[in-house]
Amino acid sequence: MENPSLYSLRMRAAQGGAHECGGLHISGGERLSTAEEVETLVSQLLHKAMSHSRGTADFISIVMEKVDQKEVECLSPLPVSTYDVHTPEEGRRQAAILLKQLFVSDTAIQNGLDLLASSHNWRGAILLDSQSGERIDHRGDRGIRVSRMDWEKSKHRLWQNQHPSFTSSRIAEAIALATKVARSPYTVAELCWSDDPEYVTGYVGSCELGYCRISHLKRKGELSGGRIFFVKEGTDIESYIEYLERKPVWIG
Ligand code: WAQ
Ligand code: MG
Repeated sequence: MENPSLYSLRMRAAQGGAHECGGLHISGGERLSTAEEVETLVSQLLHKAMSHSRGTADFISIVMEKVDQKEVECLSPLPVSTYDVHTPEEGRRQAAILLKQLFVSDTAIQNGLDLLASSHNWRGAILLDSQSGERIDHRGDRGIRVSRMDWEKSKHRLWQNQHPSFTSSRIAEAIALATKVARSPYTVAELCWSDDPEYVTGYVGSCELGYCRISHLKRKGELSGGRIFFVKEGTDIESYIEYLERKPVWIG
């Protein structure tokens, strides 16, 4: 039997015009969808764009592209652990401890934390050399948007049963993204906290330590947030970005 068609769905929403015209980034989302699910998932993405704590979007783009089934890879989700901390300062110290364990240099850790703390309008991830700490992508505020990953439905149900306290789609989406990123041989670690003002939990992701949630990485009300991918020295940037943006991945 022929494989069913698969589609990549990508949404981005901004306020004050499109991102490329200087608009403020409100929300984004990426899904993988079978033909039957497309309408449901598109309306979920629209809902995400139109009911967001960063503000009301006046620009929304949804792009749908057919994906070659033969290219799809299946990855098992990173294991999850949680560090309960009481302040963002304590949380950032904990993030630094984990990144150091993963052999990210002190300079790169500091640059990553400073960049995230000062950001407030990033659409995608920033790539930093894990040793020199220098930025190695040339994407400006746009950054790199990881796309074409999603949970395999039945596996997500199973995972949800094993992790009953993680009910929000935010956590599932973050684990899917962190899993795809960590499984590239070029990735050393990822550091993330949300740019949504009410959400202060973030994580350090890596193959070695899994998905390490840290309960506080910023103060409530702040618009800072984003993602830093710390990469190996000598990474082939073009093929790394190609993997992040184009390689279809089922998490399950
Ligand atoms: N690719 C690259 N960067 C992205 C992507 C993507 N697909 N999606 C989001 N980002 C970047 C972008 O700069 C956003 O502004 C920033 O990350 C934050 O995105 O409790 O909710 O969707 O375990 O606001 C992590 C902790 C929550 C969840 C992360 O991020 C938990 C979150 P948000
Ligand atoms: Mg956000």
